[in-house]
Amino acid sequence: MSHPDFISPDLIRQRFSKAMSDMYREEVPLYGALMELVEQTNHHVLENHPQIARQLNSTGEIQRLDLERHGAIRVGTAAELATLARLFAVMGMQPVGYYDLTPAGVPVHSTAFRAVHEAALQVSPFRVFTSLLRLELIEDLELRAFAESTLAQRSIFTPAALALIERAETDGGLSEKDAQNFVEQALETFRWHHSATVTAEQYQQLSAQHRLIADVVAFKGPHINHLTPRTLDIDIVQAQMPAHGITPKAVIEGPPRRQCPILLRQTSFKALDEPIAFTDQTDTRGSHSARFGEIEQRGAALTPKGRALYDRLLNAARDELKDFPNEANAARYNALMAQHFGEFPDTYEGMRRQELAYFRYFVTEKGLAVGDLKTASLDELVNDGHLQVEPLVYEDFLPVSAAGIFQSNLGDAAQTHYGVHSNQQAFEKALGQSTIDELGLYAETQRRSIAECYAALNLSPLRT
Ligand code: OOG
Ligand code: NI
Repeated sequence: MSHPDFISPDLIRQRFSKAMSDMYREEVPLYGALMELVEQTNHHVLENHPQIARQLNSTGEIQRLDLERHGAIRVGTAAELATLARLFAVMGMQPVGYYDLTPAGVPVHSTAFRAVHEAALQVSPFRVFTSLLRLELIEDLELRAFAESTLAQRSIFTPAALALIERAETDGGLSEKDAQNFVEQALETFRWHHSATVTAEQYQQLSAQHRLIADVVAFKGPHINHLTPRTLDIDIVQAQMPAHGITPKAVIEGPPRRQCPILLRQTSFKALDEPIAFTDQTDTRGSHSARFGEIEQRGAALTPKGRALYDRLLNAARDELKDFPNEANAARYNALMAQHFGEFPDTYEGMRRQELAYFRYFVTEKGLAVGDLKTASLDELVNDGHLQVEPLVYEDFLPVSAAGIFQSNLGDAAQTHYGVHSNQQAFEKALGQSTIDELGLYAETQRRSIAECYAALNLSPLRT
């Protein structure tokens, strides 16, 4: 039973997200510079585009914009992933979506922990892209055994964090004092460590197999490797990054620039080399690069039909490019993307009519003023100005984009070809639960908003 003095999981998540951001800002000064640039850009966009300001005001997103960020971590074992799921559950975060990165040569599969209800997302949309290393992809059996035994020896959670997770599970929540403690203790799991758990030579062996394997196996815990703020105009930020001492990757991942943004556009800058002490060294003369910076712009969530169209157009542009997008072909890639995406309707009404995106409906003043509507279809209510429509923001990630982000951070030399297939079942077994289908969540939010409108208009939702 929920105790009246318990702190809501949404507030714990909001506090945790802030604590994580403060820690990262202190550890990675470039993150602070990026945050400032994003804040300035968002301010500029809101001032100059009243339409965008109006839209964010109607959905309430304006209030979460400054809080909004996602992080990413990588873990090494099923037990670590399963306990992380329990830790995130204390903060109201569920595993949403399954992403297989092996087709892009990255030996992981992933999910995103996030809040699932629109009201909870409004309090804090904090998400963590969480990857599990696929140790079975290490071909050298001796090295694989070494990686397994090294991971088996570490504990990535503090004893106090584990005790508080158990308390939250047993009692159904945490008191104010426990919640404060929980945030502090949970943060420890994501902290950077300047000392590795392996020798310099062992690090080299792991890294030679794949840099990502070294990043996961050679350290005490799954350090947060980036924290990404949400910008309202990613092209402005991308263009201004060099002037702020930040070099972005060659192309922006995701859909091209549009009047009506869809899904997710992302860009990142490369990880810095950071000093590391290996176990056979007394000083930090070694180095490792893992932590990088990223920004993103979020647009409308697409229906299965819209997503299929997105995937088809993206694949067509990439097939025609015949290579991974890079510095040399960036201009051609952008031109191909713009050309192929000409086929994707670029008005919200066009996307709504073709059922390409999900929307939220709101009763207008005019709608509230008319007392005696007997029946009306959704389209009639919209056409008559009784309802207003806003796109539902995409809360998730994109596998092709995520692969591009991983790659830009690992260096192009790290492209490996794995002959394996995605294995959602194995991932869910490790996680200890199923991942939630993100499309179902958007459909539910849309359905709830329509039901609320019909209730407010005293209409029975017979014809939608
Ligand atoms: C995660 C890369 C993917 C995104 O935003 O798509 C990602 C990682 O490098 O661990 O963060
Ligand atoms: Ni990211």
